Amino acid sequence: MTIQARELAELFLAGEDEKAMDAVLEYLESHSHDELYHDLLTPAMYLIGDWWQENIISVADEHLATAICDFVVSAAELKRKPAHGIQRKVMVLGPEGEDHYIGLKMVSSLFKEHGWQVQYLGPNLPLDAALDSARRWQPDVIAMSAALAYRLPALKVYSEAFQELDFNPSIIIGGRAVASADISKIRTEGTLVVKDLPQLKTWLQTGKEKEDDLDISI
Ligand code: B12
Repeated sequence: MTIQARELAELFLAGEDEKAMDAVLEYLESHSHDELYHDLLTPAMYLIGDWWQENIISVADEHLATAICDFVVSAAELKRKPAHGIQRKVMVLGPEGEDHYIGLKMVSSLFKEHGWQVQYLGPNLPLDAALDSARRWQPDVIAMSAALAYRLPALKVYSEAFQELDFNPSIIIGGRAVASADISKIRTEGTLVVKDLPQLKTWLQTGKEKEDDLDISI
């Protein structure tokens, strides 16, 4: 029987990393990686967040669960079939102050699955460092994430700075805060707002450029 998000969250909280990994490997026998991320791991972590908010679990419990989820995402990555390179590059990061990064790792994985070269720079990256790296590597796309609503202004500042780059990268923003925000307040022209992994997959598969973003805007 396919494992449910709640069951997986409970394994995370019990510190059962090997059982969690076994369950995920079994899930991957009949599901894709993006289903694993979107339909199983994300809801499991959202449940952890709800229980944390309601004081049903402690901060330490949440850290344990996050560490096991992080491990599972990395381990699942090794089980992915290598895709053929398509010579496109994406830089993936969270802006300064943003500590949440599990979603960013999933985004990186999805790009890799579609044959992209990925530089995963992690969360909490100062703008100067991000710009410096972008100038050196010249990615086609810069993908950013925010989990907290008060991080949205930072995404806007980063997007505007990246749009000044002379090699004209496409900018994609996503994450929990972006998916639930009034996008008109944060959207800058030429920035693609992608609500979740299924939308990102559509964009990756159809290859639509930023001018076509209305097709998948939220
Ligand atoms: C783990 C966790 C943490 C960890 C993060 C560690 C880590 N390694 O990432 C730590 C302990 C650091 C943390 C800290 C905080 N957290 Co926290 N955290 C969580 C928790 C439980 C899980 C986050 C997670 O991994 N989710 C799973 C991932 C996969 O989901 P996701 O990020 O949404 O990503 C998915 C999509 O959004 C999308 N996506 C994400 N990024 C992108 C980017 C692009 C380009 C695209 C296309 C798609 C995309 O794809 C992903 C796959 O589905 C959430 C609960 C929740 N609902 O998420 C709370 C939560 C986000 N945290 C919360 C809070 C309040 C905080 C703190 C402010 C707590 C505090 N008082 O210190 C701090 C802020 C830290 C900071 N400066 O950023 C609140 C936010 C509430 C709100 N109203 O906004 C939440 C919702 C918990 C809650 N229910 O209260 N947190």
